[in-house]
Amino acid sequence: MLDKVLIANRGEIALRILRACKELGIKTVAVHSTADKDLKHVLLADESICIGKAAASESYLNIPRIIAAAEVTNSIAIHPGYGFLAENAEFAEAVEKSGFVFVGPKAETITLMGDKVSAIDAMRKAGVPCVPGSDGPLTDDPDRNKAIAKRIGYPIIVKAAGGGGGRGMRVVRSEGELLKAIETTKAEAGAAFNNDVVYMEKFLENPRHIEIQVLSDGQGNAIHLGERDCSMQRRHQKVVEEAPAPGINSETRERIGERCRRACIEIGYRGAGTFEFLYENGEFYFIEMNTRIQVEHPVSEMITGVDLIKEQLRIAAGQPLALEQKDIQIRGHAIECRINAEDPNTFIPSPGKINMFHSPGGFGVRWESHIYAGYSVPPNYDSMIGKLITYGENRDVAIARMRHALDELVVEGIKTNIPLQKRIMADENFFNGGTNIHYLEKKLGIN
Ligand code: MV4
Repeated sequence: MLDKVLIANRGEIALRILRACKELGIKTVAVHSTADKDLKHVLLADESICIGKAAASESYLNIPRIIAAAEVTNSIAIHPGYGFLAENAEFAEAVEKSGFVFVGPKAETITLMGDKVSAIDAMRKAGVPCVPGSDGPLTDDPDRNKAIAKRIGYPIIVKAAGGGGGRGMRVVRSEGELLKAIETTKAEAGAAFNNDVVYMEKFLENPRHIEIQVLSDGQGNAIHLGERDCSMQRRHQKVVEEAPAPGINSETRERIGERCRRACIEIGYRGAGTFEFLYENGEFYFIEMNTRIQVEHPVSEMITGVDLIKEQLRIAAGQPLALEQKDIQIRGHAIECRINAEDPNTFIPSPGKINMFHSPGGFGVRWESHIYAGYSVPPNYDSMIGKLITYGENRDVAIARMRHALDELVVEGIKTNIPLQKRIMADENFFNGGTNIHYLEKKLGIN
């Protein structure tokens, strides 16, 4: 096993990684900004180092500082968590060139998946179903672009190869708007991502966002851990996630999961990963691959019993995957509510001191958070302060437990989205299951 791991992140995921390391007998190094000296995982880590000022650009995004911290602590590996440098190929490369293990895929895989055109190309070739589209970059030939759109059929969507996660895209509903839309998206993409390559897909009007979790050892072994439904979102920020996805039967799951599993082997994928799909009219369409552990990984853990962070660490240590596909059984149902320090109506962040805190608990309740009474939520980072996950033998039980757990959870001194989560858990359409990506924004009255 790895002797010592540096955790290059903060908040709940840093604590989650620390706990997995402790279980595996791995020593831990916490790196933190000046604003984060009182974080729970910093206090629990074997060693901690301040790497810079509160601004992420000076600390959690500062590659030389993080590498230097790994050097002075004799760390063996660096776990990037999610966000920050987790999908930065330059960072992964710097980590490995400096002689450390990057807990994640090879830098070249991050580069492959970071460019959405090459990601889709690789996945199509590996047998993963994709959205009908341009199958490559658009050129500046207007007649060719019109012909592609005509073949796909309107509406279409123009997307930036360097985008993803909802950035750099534009829907086009008729040929009259096409050329200007391509031009504008290209210009915006060039400015935002320093890459003006754009591509085209059929625009799916009312899909669900369903993603497949995989683990692959880069040594020819891979498994999938079923799917998650992440359709309950606002402005590309997920609010509630669940596993399994309502209405997906085991044959469908095995069919799409097997495609992802085989694609991992085909491309030599290493680590935990997620295949993102749009799901509409019973069909899956690949859109992007995430090469990191995701915020919502606990719902997959709850229904499979697999500790995904421990598996990431084992894979990083060079161990072949001990789990085979036949070992993975989907059992019960799990729901995650993201708890944010924000106004539940305006969504404006609400940092500040938590002067009272009561954690939820009980059978089937999991609270993943670094917060405590007296902790101050800094204004410099993402507003997510915790994740409440409930598990039950079926979806109704998981929802019932979530309702009670939300009632038990008390966070005072700052505003939180707990009232919004209670509204969602009381929503009849959510209860029935299978709402699409537009549902929450519509319920909220378009933002
Ligand atoms: C789409 C789409 C409809 N059709 N692609 C937004 C985030 C990025 N990951 C891809 N996105 C979308 N791509 C086609 N061909 C609709 C979206 C989309 C979306 C996707 C997932 C979750 C939330 C979303 C919200 C708005 C639009």
